[in-house]
Amino acid sequence: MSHPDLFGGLPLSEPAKVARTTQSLPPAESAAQFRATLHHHAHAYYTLDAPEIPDAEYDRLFRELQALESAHPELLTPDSPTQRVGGPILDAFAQVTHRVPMLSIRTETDTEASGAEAFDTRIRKELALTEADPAVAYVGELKFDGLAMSLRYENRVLVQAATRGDGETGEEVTANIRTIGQIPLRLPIGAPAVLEVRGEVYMRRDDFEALNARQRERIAAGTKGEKTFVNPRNAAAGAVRQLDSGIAAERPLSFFAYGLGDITPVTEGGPQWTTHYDMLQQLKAWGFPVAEQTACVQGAQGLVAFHQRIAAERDALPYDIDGVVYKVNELALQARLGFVTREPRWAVAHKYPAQEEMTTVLAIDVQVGRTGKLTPVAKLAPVFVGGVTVTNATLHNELEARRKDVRVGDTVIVRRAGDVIPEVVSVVLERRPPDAPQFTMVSHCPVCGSLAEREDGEADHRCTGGLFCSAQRKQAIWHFAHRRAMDVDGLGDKLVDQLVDSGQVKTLADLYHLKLDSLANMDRMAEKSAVNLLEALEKSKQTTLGRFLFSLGIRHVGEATAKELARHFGQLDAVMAASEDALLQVPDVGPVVAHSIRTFFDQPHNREVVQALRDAGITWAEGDALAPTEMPLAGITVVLTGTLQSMGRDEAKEKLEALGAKVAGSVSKKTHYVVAGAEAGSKLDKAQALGVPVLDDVGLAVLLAGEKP
Ligand code: I6G
Repeated sequence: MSHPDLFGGLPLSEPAKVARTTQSLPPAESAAQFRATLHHHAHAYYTLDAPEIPDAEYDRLFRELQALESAHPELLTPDSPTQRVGGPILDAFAQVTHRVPMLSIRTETDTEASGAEAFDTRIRKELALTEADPAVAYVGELKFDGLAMSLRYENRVLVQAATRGDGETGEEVTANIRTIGQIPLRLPIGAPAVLEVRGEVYMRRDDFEALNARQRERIAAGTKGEKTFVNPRNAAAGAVRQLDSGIAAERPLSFFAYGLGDITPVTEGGPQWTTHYDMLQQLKAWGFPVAEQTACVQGAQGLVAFHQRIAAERDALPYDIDGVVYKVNELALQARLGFVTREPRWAVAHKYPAQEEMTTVLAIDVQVGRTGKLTPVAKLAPVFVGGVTVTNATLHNELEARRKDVRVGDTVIVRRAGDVIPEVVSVVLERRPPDAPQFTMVSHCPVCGSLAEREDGEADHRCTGGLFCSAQRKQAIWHFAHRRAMDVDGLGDKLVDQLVDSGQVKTLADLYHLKLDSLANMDRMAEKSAVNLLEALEKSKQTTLGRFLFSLGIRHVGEATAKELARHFGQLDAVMAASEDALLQVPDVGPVVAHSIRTFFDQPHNREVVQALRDAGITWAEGDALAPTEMPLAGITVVLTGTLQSMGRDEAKEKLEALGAKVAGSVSKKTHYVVAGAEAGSKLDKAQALGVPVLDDVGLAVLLAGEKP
């Protein structure tokens, strides 16, 4: 759309220039030019989403107009952009009688495609169309989850904004609505002398999140009377009904136009429209936001396709919608169809399944994730929300459960949008049973009884049971079998699930007692695969201490740390016996890692699992503790990048580390060498920029011979 460039007769093609020349003008003209310039930029920023000047420049112009208006109060007009920031505090809202009633819209509650088909069938019947007649043309629009609003413009200036109320009489909320940057305060020349625009005030989801974050800060700072909002719609409704428009101005609202109320006849030579769609285009040209998804469609098929398209886009929209609206496009046909009571026959809202519903909390269970994370989960009375029946909602962790203060017996609002896991949005406090107990986190793992711990600075509690805890066993087995751990080829995810679920593998050591006949009897397991797996298990028994330590899945102990531990202590018993202080002597082991290793080996079950694995025949060459400084590449940091010719990067890493080098993931001034293979990218560029020596395969071979190139 090209933006109209005539506001109040002032040319706006070069708005910034206009503003700069105002100093020499009389105050009234100067104020008019500032207003026109600011209107232009507010429209570009809020409605077109295409700002033309930096925010700071807008603010400067705004302040200049404010200064001018306070020096000359007689120049203040209701359409001045300075009036967006809020007016005097009211005692109550005035009542407004709508000159054209604000209708409601019939809702098609059948959320399937048949809902759209039923509307088309009704329309064709009302219009006495036969099968031989062509498809009816419709407009598909969005049904925002907001509040209906009527905006009245007289002589092109916004003079009144009113809520729907009972359709006949609403509340006058003009000062609050003026704070919405997307709503034009003045219309371009050519707009009717009286124009009522109907639409929906709503709050975007990102604005809602930011508002609630601010509210939480205020509550934490002890500000009285502050609360967080349940959802964007409630926040928008609260802002619209604020008696103090200064507060409304702090609550970021948005607007979409969808129709007309009172309007003086459009003069000859002025804009004309004969369809609903063209009317919406005219509103857009006058500066009102119209949803870009609005589309002309043909017949029932077109309606169904529109419903499906918007359903697919729904979760990606930056605001909530609860359905779509279909309207007969031809105004002449709308007139023939008329109204039933307070609803037009030519329009219908076709809903989507609600994304928020109310239900009750039956229990709060603690579930154990595969990494031992303990998650409080609200068990709910079954509720149909977001298109599925929901019986569980995550409370994430103890802090979050406490923040929401969800209790057994509470009535809660549950949200499920798209494929996102269901969430408890808020508690309906008025319905809380008097004796509902506050949630407290378990002190021990509900599955294996091990201690539940929350480390400083972390939100999550974890089960310390490690390999002993059956809930963590599958994850532990996958990790154990990993190529860089015990390297058991053929032990895929599905097989691990079957082995654990059938009870054949309770601890890691059970893997080494699997028998061919029971394996071959498993789902989708051919005898050949079973034989291969048993061979891979047998082969994995010959390993290194580093791989074995890594395979145990000790929290915070990655591959590099496991190798450092092996190198430092030389023997497993020494690692298992090491105090936190002794562990801190290992390169790269800090207090968190040291504590984690100590806690792991303090658990008797973990020691039993280690012993069972040794008893099953897992061995490695144990050595003496080796001081890292005695190794040929001790103290050298190498980065590997690109495709090497002589070996894979994993192999090069393993060999370099075995010689005491540290292999890092990124290049810094502390890197000693970058080994670059074919198609090396940004790491090579960075090495060259920092002057770090770059080696090829030959240079790598020199390093691996224990020499420094
Ligand atoms: O409540 C409404 C929401 C959206 C509407 C509406 C709409 O169009 C997109 N259109 C009409 C004509 C009415 N209510 C009465």
